[in-house]
Amino acid sequence: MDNELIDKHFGWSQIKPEYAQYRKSRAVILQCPYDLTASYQKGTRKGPEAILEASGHLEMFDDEMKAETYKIGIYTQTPLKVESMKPEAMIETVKNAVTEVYQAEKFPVLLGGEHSVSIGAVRAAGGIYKDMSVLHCDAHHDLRDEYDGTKYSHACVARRFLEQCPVVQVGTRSLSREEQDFINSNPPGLKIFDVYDILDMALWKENVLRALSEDVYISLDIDVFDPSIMPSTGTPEPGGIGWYELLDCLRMIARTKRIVGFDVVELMPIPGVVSSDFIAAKLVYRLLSYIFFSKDAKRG
Ligand SMILES: [Mn+2]
Repeated sequence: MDNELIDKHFGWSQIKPEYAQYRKSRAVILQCPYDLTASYQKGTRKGPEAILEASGHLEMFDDEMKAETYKIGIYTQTPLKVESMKPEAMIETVKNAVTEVYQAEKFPVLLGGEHSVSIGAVRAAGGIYKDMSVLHCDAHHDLRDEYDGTKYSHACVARRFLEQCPVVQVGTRSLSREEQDFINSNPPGLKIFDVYDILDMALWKENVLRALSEDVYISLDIDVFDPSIMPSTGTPEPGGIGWYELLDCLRMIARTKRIVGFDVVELMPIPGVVSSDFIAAKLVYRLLSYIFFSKDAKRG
């Protein structure tokens, strides 16, 4: 692995190089600029770059956790060279890259790219954490067995996750007849908290916790948010969840489970709409704060 310090590393204008160098960093940001199977709009390949650009404008003191989270050390790898690969090869590349992060005993954060990139990360995490489950936050169920002639499309990711470990879906609100039939067959390991459950169920977050195993990998499709705050995504769906609602859920998970890695995918930057890029960057940073500081952090 090439461990050089890149110019636009996470928090580039704010974090001193000593906190962005590989050796001392506990977290590693991987970039997977890939959007070959995107079906509606392409452009998520520009997601990682936009998140890193926005990260340089974040306040590095976490206002909620009252923590200088960057002091854990956040190293940013150069982008994986996957642009023209077939999905299978891209997924293998991601799997190997994430496995290397685990072998170095560091914490992986993967930035997409379209959602299929997460399959590689989940395979890497599942190879190490045998009792893992995936928290899958998304507007879409992504439960097709095959789409556009491939089993590795962005539309099939949760189906591939399920072949590996239990999956808990949160915030979903869009699916096909085939996916509904699959859900109706009660596939083992699948639990769903769609937007209607969230609206109806006062204790939905507690139920999410109950559905997850001790080790949790989090796959965050940015389109889980309502498009009013997150228009910059390939396939936006109305009626999504809000910033505090998602954060509440993630904070509760970080407090009670071991989060073993996460990804933020499907940001499709729109020139001039920097709020979406900034939200994605802050989400990455906040989730790191929860993971590294929530057990002993004092708020206020
Ligand atoms: Mn989605």
